[in-house]
Amino acid sequence: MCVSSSQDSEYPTTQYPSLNQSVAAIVFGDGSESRLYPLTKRRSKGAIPIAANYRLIDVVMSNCINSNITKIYALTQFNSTSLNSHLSRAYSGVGLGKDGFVEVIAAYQSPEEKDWFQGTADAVRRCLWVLEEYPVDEFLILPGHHLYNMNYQRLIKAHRSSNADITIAVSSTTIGNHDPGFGFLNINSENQVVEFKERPEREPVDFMAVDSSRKSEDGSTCDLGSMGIYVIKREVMTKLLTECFPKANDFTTEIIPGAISMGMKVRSYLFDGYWEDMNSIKSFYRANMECTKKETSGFNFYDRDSPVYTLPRYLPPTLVTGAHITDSIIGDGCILNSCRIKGSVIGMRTWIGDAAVVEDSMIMGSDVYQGDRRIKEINGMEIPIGIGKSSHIRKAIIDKNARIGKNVKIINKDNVQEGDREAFGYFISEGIVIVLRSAVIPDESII
Ligand code: ADQ
Repeated sequence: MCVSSSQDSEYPTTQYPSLNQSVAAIVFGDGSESRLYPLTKRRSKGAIPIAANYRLIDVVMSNCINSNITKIYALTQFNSTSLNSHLSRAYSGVGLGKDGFVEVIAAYQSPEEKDWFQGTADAVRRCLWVLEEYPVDEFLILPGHHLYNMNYQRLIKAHRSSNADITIAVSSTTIGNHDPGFGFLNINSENQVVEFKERPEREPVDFMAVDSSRKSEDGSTCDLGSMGIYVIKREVMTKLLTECFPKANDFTTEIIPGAISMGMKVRSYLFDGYWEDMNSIKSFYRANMECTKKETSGFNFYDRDSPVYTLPRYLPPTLVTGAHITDSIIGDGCILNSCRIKGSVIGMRTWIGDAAVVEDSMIMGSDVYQGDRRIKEINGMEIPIGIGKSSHIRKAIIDKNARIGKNVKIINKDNVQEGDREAFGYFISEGIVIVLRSAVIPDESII
């Protein structure tokens, strides 16, 4: 089998032009409502907090910067206010060099185009006039909600050395993915992609993204799981979007299959590192829990060669007074009293009261310190932001600025798998309780 491997030697800069001049990344922030609801109720996917100090989009942005790709266009549409604000504040001066930039292009309407962007291809087509500003050789298309560490230099090198029109990154992770909407492809013995389609809605298959045993009789390999990451030659992209398929809305279902049917050179590139497509509550929760493990096969936030960038907040260190903490990560600026924390992610500025227990949970933290107001609230009427005394939280996601009262139990006591209790401040998805942003859960509640 002839899938290019991510283990290839480093990018030979003598042979090819430097990536900061010759490649532009197009990062997708979010297009529509997603299965990450209610985390996406007021924000887009890319802006969801992850791993205590970061937002989802930081991972892909950092991969670009660490790969010396410094011309970055971020296309945003759905609930994009917080994402646009994060991107412009975090990446305005981060080591992008003199020609580097992060340009946020929020969906817009114009006299000719009165609708929102209809999909990934439509979004790129309508932004071509901006994207074509620099004479790059390739565009690198990247979904902004994946957790992985990829050196894109190797992907670009594989693309260039095979002289492909399009290269699709595929993951070697065994995904067991039952997701409709997940793309898969077949290749022939020359690594030419001969088929590319979305997983059909009604025929879920337990699939191994790359499994050399799953070869069909003609020698092609089945069910390579697409990561939704494409390298496309600049002139090929313009031609596909404007001449060949001017009405196509989507890369996965229309542009890429169209390019294959036209006989274009579409190749695959095997990525064999950790990759989590955080497109559901369950996968988002799993990725966060993976971050709390010492021996992790998950994402490595501690790799000195691949730092993860984010917005500097200049917060004070976390204050721990009597807390017992195991297997957890704690963000900046928290105040943790005599509580017990196990296997959890504790986000920035979290306040946890005495005798509270937090297990196998993700607490996103708070946007503000309450200061004097917290004291007033503790003494009186309102429930302050944070987790009140003697409360117990297990297998839950607590969104930002939530106010959990005293003696509350969030333990999914009835083992509900799916439940919409938005009016009461929470949801249950795949057995995981999600407390909504800014929700108030009164003292003594049991969920
Ligand atoms: P999806 O992520 O389901 O699958 P796709 O429609 O290609 O779907 O969107 C890619 C990303 O772009 C998503 O994050 C989406 O929210 C965002 N997006 C869509 N329209 C946008 C717009 N107008 N503006 C900004 N962002 C927009 C893709 C591939 C599959 C592959 C999976 C792997 O389609 O083939 O298997 O990724 O995760």
